[in-house]
Amino acid sequence: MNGAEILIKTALKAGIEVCFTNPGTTELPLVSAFDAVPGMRPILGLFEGCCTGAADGYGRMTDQPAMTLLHLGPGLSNGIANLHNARRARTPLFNVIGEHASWHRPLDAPLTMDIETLASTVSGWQRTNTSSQTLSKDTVDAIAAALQGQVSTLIVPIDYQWTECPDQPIIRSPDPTDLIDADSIERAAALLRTDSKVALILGGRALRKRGLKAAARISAKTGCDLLSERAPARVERGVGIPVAKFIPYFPSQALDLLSRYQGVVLAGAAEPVTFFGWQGYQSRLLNESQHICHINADDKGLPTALENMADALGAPAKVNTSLPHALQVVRPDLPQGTLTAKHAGIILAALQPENAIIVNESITSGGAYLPLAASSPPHTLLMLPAIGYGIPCAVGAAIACPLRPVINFQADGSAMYTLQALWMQARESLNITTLICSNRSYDILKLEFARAGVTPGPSAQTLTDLANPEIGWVQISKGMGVPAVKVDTCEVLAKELKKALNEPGPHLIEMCLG
Ligand SMILES: Cc1ncc(C[n+]2csc(CCOP(=O)(O)OP(=O)(O)O)c2C)c(N)n1
Ligand SMILES: [Mg+2]
Repeated sequence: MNGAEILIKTALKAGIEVCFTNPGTTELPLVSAFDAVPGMRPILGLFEGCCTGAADGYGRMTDQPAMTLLHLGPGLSNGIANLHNARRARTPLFNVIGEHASWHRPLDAPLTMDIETLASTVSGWQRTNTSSQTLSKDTVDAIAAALQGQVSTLIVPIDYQWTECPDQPIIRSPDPTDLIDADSIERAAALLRTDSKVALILGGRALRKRGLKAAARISAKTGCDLLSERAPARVERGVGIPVAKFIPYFPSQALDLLSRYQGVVLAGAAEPVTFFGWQGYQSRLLNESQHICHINADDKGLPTALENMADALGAPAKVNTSLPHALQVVRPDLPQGTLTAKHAGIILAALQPENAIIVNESITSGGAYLPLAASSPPHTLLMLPAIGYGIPCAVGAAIACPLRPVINFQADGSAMYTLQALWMQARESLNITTLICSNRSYDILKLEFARAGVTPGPSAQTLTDLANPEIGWVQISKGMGVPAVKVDTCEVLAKELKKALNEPGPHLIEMCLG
């Protein structure tokens, strides 16, 4: 058995089932090992950002790491933006990077890069393997670290991949245990017992069903409001699931909301700050006079931590959710006529099936959708900060949950970063419907100009306008093997969306927004 086979065998034993990869010469022993040690599903991505985005989507839906296998520093560089998203999402992800042979590394051959420095920007754990003898242990350590909710990067020189070595015991990564600091729960409970107006801000796995239900119990007992970090990695939504209000993007609205509270309890969320440092605004959204308590628990332990706090407060065991309409499904009426962004959101909320996974990278087009979907049937919403994650994230979610329909509500400019992932959808026959919000523009940048009172000149306009030439989404999609149509009325969108959701395999609908 060689080092590469030991790595794959160890990963399999740890329960890793999928590897998203774009390999090269320095990974070929690992590529061969997928055949020599069967059991893992290797999935080719044609750009590394698609592999890392897919691994992120997979990890968010399963709480288990997918493996990525990337080629040297350039391959890792191409994948870093979506590894950044995975880091922000606290996604477990086992990131394997092939490296030059150990004796070749110092010679600065053309593809040599400082992989360790690159990896350090996104990895919670990283190691460069120094012998095939330690590959099993390195793999176990990497996967155990990933299971803590982070990207763990193992850099493996090719000579250690191909070296034959005597049988090694293949060990299994230990299961992570919940880390919950009971004192922090008591401090937060003490704040919640006072008469102060308090917001409980939820993030990470506090936004799963169990976490939200415990938070609703706390709210019922103490009167606190439930808020959510601005762009949560994964939140369970829909009828019967308590709603946590998203902290708004724009600073005036965020400050307006947060300044109402005398106290804030943070459960899985960092202290809120503005998305950018905007002129005329401070970056911190909370102020010195507000009492801030952190629940100290790891991501996995958050739902239990909230349940413990609800019990400590003597909260009722079961509560109705706070929204008046949240106990029954309310579907909005289907609009008619020319299609706008608002209409697109209404139609999606009206038609999304129960148990759907919605990957939301709609940027400026999604405003109408989010509040309406709170009373759609139960579903999962995935979001994140750095753009270019939507199409690949949908791939990973669909691989993770093959029986659930995946809908990617996708802005056009952001879609262009990782559109090769459409080819993965066709190749793997994934049940994904991509709704392209075709406004032929970087609208958010125009909005930011308007907010700053700047009139974009002709050069600035060329940098925010995508209309010349128009992006041919139907041709692009069909060229990648995904059937596609273009729609510009509400009626046709509703018809095509129903059809796409009823047919197996991927579909793309270009929504020309007026
Ligand atoms: C990696 C990266 N590059 C550039 C940007 C800057 N940026 C933010 S949103 C955006 C595009 C927005 O356009 P689109 O996806 O079409 O959404 P719209 O604003 O039209 O709703 C860009 C280029 C970014 N956030 N991340
Ligand atoms: Mg756009």
